[in-house]
Amino acid sequence: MNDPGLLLSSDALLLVRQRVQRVAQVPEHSVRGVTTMPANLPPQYIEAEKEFRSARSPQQKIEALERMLAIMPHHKGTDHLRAELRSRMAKLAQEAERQRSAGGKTQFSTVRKEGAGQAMLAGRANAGKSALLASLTDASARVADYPFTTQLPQPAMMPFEDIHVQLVDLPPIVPAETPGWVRGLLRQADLLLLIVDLSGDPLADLHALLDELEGFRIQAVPPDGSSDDDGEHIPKPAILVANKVDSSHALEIAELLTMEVGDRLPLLTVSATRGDGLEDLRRRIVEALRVVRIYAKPPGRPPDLHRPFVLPRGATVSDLAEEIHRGLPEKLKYAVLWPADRPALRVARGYVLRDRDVIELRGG
Ligand SMILES: Nc1nc2c(ncn2[C@@H]2O[C@H](COP(=O)(O)OP(=O)(O)OP(=O)(O)O)[C@@H](O)[C@H]2O)c(=O)[nH]1
Ligand SMILES: [Mg+2]
Repeated sequence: MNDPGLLLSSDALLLVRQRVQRVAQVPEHSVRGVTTMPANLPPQYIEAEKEFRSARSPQQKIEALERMLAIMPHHKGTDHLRAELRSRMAKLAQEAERQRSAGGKTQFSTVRKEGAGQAMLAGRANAGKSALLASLTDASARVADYPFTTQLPQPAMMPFEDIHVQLVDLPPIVPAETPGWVRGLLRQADLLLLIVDLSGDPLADLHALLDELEGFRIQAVPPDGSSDDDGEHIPKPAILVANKVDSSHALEIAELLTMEVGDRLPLLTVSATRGDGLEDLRRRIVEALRVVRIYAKPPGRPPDLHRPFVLPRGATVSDLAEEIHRGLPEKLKYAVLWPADRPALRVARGYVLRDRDVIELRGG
């Protein structure tokens, strides 16, 4: 007689193999940006600008602005325009919020960002999104073994060392059933956690998720990859989180999943309920946000080592000054870097900050 365990194992593997073919057919561009960005403002930008002009609702306008920002090349010459578009987006978000409260409708299209970055938990029903939120933060999300338990976005803060990252639990992403506002939230997030279920068919989960993202014009890209834009999709850093590694045969299935998609997206296996892999996941989430923590030292006083300023990787001393106080960069002459166990070092405004630098700003 067949060993029931072995039978189940080979069945599970067969299931996964059947999906291999389908995932192999997922076009490369739906996971990774492919085209390079032209040096000048490309025609897609003009298109997005037209969309912005003809948009009626604040939400549509915000989406058009997002596209313009994503398409715009990054250099000094575009800094001003970039800042202007961001401030318009903030005003439109407020307007959308006002319209929603005035209408009294239960519609959610924004979750105010807090902390070092915002990561959305996206996945099919019962994948364990709420269980993960509950394990990674101190929020008590509703966890249940029936689908569509989560109906509204639920933000909660995940502590990591001396910073916090905002995680947002979402309703399941299911074709034709995903609430419309989820699209806007995913497009505005800093990071996506694509949650799949190792006790089921994770390749099918992933395939369905990528299809839905494609419909939202979102491309899941590795967090350390380039963020080139193909003109149609918003490239969004993503981590694939294979949950329920505690379930039977999960390790074999995880291995196949790694073989299939491990070179396209970073993959972590975890168990929200047993705790496996959660420390690693926390660290990877923070790394994926590509931020640096900077400790400010007031002149003549010790640095505040408990509350770092969090800035995007690549930020300079001038950016830090702007973050501390608007208009401060104009008054800034130079800065002093206080490396541990070494003499202080004078650095210019353009000095690119490194994680955990201690910086003292000096005015004229
Ligand atoms: N064995 C095991 N079960 C888990 C794990 N994580 C979640 N579950 C179970 O899976 C079921 C669904 O969990 P939820 O967290 O509610 O799933 P969800 O993705 O939020 O579901 P929706 O809100 O319906 O989209 C519950 O019965 C959980 O206890 C895990 O790591 N291992
Ligand atoms: Mg849920």
